[in-house]
Amino acid sequence: MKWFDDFFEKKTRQAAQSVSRRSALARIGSLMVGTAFMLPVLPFDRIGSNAHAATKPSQDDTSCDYWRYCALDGFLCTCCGGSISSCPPGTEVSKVTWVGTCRNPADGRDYLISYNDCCGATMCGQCFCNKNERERPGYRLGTHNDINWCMANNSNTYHCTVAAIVGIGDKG
Ligand code: ABN
Repeated sequence: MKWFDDFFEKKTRQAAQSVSRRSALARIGSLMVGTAFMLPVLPFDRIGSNAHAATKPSQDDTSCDYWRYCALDGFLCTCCGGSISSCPPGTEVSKVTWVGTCRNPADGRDYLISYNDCCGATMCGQCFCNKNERERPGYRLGTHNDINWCMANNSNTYHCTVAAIVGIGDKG
């Protein structure tokens, strides 16, 4: 192995005589920087770039992204034979309710929304949404959406949920 050691010693001495330490470091540095630009060094989240598009408010009141549904947990009555603020035929509106505050992107104002469950027919099963903006746990009952609000009606059977405007905030 002596020839091997001699060979590398010679080459190292030659390199040391012809290249200054500073220029050697500069070359190594530029090589590293160049490599960083060439390679996609870290993985990045391409899904995140679509996150805004996914949550864009919809004009369609049968879509969970419609602005009034920002705190609605349940089946949309607009998909169950009712409208956004009236229960489908054969069901009755819940006597008690929970409220949410949603911003209407059309005018930038905040609206108080009453989410009433419609009661008296089996679960609709269409257009299930689970939005929870400003929603609060069960000990803040009036802003909690994860219970059956048909509890005070003659029939406690939950069918779907409406979203009626009951108040409007000041112009911000
Ligand atoms: N308020 C909608 C709902 C009904 C039944 C069970 C959970 C949530």
